[in-house]
Amino acid sequence: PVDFSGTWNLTSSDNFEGYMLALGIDFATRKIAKILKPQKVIEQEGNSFSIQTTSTFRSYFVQFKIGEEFEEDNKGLDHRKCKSIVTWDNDKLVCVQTGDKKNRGWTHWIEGDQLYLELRCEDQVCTQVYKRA
Ligand code: RET
Repeated sequence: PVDFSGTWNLTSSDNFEGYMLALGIDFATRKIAKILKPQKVIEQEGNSFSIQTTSTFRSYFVQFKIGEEFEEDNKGLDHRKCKSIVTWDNDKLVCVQTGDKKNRGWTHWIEGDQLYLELRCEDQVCTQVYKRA
């Protein structure tokens, strides 16, 4: 079974700008956010996850259990509340974030020592790659 636990550092990010625009993130925040190199600290215990995304500017914390819907506040991002649910698709973690924005969600998977994150909102897809610290 896959274990996402660990500390991961961003190495590349494609179309984060488009994703942030789709979320309606303001200009000033986008300019700062796109030069950040966030770090993710993931704790996985059975079906329970916590994911801390940390940067010098702002951070975001989320925790969930597989298959259990939760209220997500997206505090520090776009602040829109979502009903979110994360499930397994084989070895991929797939989150659907139901709210005002269509087609919102993300997928996490691991290839070798790299963690991939695909962020989706409306017609925008951002792909980020993280390397194990
Ligand atoms: C930062 C900086 C401030 C602006 C934005 C950010 C985006 C954070 C995102 C976090 C996603 C977290 C996920 C957790 C689960 O794996 C970096 C906080 C917009 C998009 C998907």
